[in-house]
Amino acid sequence: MDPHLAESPEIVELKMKTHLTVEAEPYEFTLDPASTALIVIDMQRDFILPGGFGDFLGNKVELLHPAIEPTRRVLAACRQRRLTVLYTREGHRPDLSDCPPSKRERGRLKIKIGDEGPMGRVLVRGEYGHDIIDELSPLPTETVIDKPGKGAFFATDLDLILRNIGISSLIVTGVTSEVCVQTTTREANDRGYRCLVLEDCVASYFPEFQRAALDMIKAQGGIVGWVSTSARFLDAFENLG
Ligand code: TIU
Repeated sequence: MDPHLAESPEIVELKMKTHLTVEAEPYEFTLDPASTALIVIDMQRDFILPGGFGDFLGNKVELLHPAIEPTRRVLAACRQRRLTVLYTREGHRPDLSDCPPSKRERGRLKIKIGDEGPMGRVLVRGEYGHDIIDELSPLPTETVIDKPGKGAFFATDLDLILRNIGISSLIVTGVTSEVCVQTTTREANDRGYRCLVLEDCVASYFPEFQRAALDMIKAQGGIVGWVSTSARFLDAFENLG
């Protein structure tokens, strides 16, 4: 685009009509809905319900539940406004060929990744526990990225897909804040994506890690990204009319 044209009053006015400004920390986050995707990270039964991987690790899974309803509202608003919506799921092939032995051994668990549990084989693709919770089910048209690691860019085609559809900003939701959410946000930031994490749409098994993970993202002028809330994000949509 002609750089002079980019600064013309017509373009400025058009941007004001099409861009959203979300109150955030360390400062406001401006986004163009056409180049922004909502990413819902690992809202899987295996992390959120009793009898799954999160439970077997010794966690209180109910600590993740407050993120469900705000995420449902954000998802509905993004779908209504036709934003791209993507999901991720952490898990492995049934033969576990993509699960590092070091990951499987970690924690000395009684029921390990790949073992049979109450919701099927733990963190294995195609099993009931591996799938997204009912409240946040993806639509058939929405992309679901299956990832073997904590970060959604590691050993997946997420970056290729985002670039092919012209996405440069991500609205980040999901679990857990200091593990898959933080790893993915850092990976995205290093690849040049602008990330807005909605603090009530992410959750941790550890309240102190929830706070610290969010603080680390927005500190130092937003060294990893921006942090806001679902209410402030939804307000920005309302103001667009
Ligand atoms: N254990 C924990 O906090 N998280 C994970 O193992 N995976 C994700 O965060 N998805």
